[in-house]
Amino acid sequence: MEYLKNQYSERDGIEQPFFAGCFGIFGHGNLAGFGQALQQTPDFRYYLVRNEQAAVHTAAGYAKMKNRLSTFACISSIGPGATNMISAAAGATINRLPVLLMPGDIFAQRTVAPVLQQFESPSTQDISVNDCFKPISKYWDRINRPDQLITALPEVMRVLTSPADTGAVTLSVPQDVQVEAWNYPVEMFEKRIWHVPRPRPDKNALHRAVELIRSAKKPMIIAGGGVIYSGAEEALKQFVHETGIPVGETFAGKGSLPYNDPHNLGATGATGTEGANAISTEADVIIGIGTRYSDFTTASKTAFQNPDVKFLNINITEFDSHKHSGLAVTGDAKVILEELMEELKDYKVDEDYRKKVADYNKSWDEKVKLAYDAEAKDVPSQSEVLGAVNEFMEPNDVILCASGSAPGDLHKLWRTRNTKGFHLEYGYSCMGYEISGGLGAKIACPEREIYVVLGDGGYLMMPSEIITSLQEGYKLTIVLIDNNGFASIGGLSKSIGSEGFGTKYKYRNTETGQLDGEPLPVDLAKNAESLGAKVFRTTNVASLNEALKEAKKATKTTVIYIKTVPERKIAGYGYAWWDVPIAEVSESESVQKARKNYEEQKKKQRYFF
Ligand SMILES: Cc1ncc(C[n+]2csc(CCOP(=O)(O)OP(=O)(O)O)c2C)c(N)n1
Ligand SMILES: [Mg+2]
Repeated sequence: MEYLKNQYSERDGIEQPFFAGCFGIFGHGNLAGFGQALQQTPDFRYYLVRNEQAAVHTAAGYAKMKNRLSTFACISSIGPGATNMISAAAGATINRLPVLLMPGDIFAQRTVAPVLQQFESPSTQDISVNDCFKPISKYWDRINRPDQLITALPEVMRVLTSPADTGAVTLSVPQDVQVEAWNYPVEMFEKRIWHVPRPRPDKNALHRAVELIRSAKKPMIIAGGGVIYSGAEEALKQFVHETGIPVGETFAGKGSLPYNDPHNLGATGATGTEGANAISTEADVIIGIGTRYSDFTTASKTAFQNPDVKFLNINITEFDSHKHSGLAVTGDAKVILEELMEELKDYKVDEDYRKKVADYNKSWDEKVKLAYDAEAKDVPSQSEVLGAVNEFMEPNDVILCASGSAPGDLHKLWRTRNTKGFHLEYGYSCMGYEISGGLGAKIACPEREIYVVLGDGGYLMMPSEIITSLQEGYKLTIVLIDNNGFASIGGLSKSIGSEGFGTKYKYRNTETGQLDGEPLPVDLAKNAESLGAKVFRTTNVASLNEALKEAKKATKTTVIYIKTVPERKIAGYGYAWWDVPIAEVSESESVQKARKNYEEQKKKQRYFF
């Protein structure tokens, strides 16, 4: 703990403690070791959470808001406490967010084995459930002797602070090793600053990139999360204002430009806007900046139909910069954009092209307005709820979401006015991230209002951290959208011909044997109230607006409960397709029909050589 407390990060001359403290839950596997250490180190604050998975989401949400320059450590007991962290650890690695996990582990000394919660293998004694963290950790180690920390900890820090390699780092510490003493060198506990670099690109690669852009008639930028983590928003703005190259935004990259910048086409891909999807279909050069090209971004590899399309990938990780056989310009987005700008002062897209993009930006906002404006005085659609929240929020406030049908609607419809104002965990889209990730965002930015949007399914997955937010005095405003089950997966199920099977929260019907009985008597508002939150039950946009006003005055976590009509939805545009395989053989006519359509869509899918 003493070591972690003294690690700092520095980028652009700004220094900060790399760890803001430690989240965890005690059990016999960490109580006497890490527990004792934390009790003895009160200036390295310990936060008791309700679920180890939540702890890691909270750390990731915090790290995301801090552009990965600071995070939390997370400790757990052995066994289930440790494995509870796995979902969120995978999420952190996928989203390229640093989190340090220190699960307790079974005894290094074997006399007492098998201990409570030990997983045994008949083929080796050198295994525990903590080995399950290996594939999802960017660095993994097990400390079997206390002196191993001397060489392990610098590796932990190297990986966590590396913009290219960061993700979940796991340090398994056996229960008995945790309590052993060692004469560590005193220098180990001195303040250490980890300088986070901005690697410059290879000169030749940059030169080739300049040539490729010069040759482009219809170039398009896809701005991913890397733009924001690099703090490249201003450089991007200058670059596109000078050159006129339009920008489509991924989930993690939304907010790279303000929504009303005439070069901003908004969301791109499966949940993309009309303009972004029309432009990407014909683009001759796609400039991916800080993007992983997930299937949502590429519309499952159908978004780029120009037969001669070429990719230029600016990315901090070599792995991502080579995707789609792209021209790889590996390095920091901000410095690369600045260097490209220098070389491309005389390059501009055609005025017609620039105008077409600006027109799309405008016409899309008219569609957003239509979706925001309430159609009826009673139960609203989800987009009307999101519209009310958007119009109420201050430019500096943050919207946060992860799973369900809200992410797609937010991607399309949210008017993002501030670069860190749109916080979507859509790499892992983990139900349960919302409230816990929201808590992390609030700890990172206590001066900003955090609005968490989640569905009834997401809420039921992990409402527990409402309690932690109250315990620690971090206020969240949670907009809880109840539609009796999974609107997202239910809609998807209908689209593949399966009629929403198994996606509604309903009683088992004794006549049909299916889950299509009466709605269940669950009162989620009461549930939130029972956890200690302030709760507003709203029924329409007018009462939602009133509740938003009251919630703003509240000093503690507030839940605004609202029911919506899931049927009124926003359409997809252009190649807005997502590859979800449909059964080749089925007895259902609707599935057979959906399969036919699927086979047609599949034909548009491309490899890029
Ligand atoms: C942990 C986890 N389990 C399952 C899924 C698959 N999944 C995605 S959205 C969804 C339903 C979410 O329901 P709700 O929060 O009510 O949102 P809605 O779809 O109604 O908008 C499910 C089950 C997931 N993303 N995460
Ligand atoms: Mg729902």
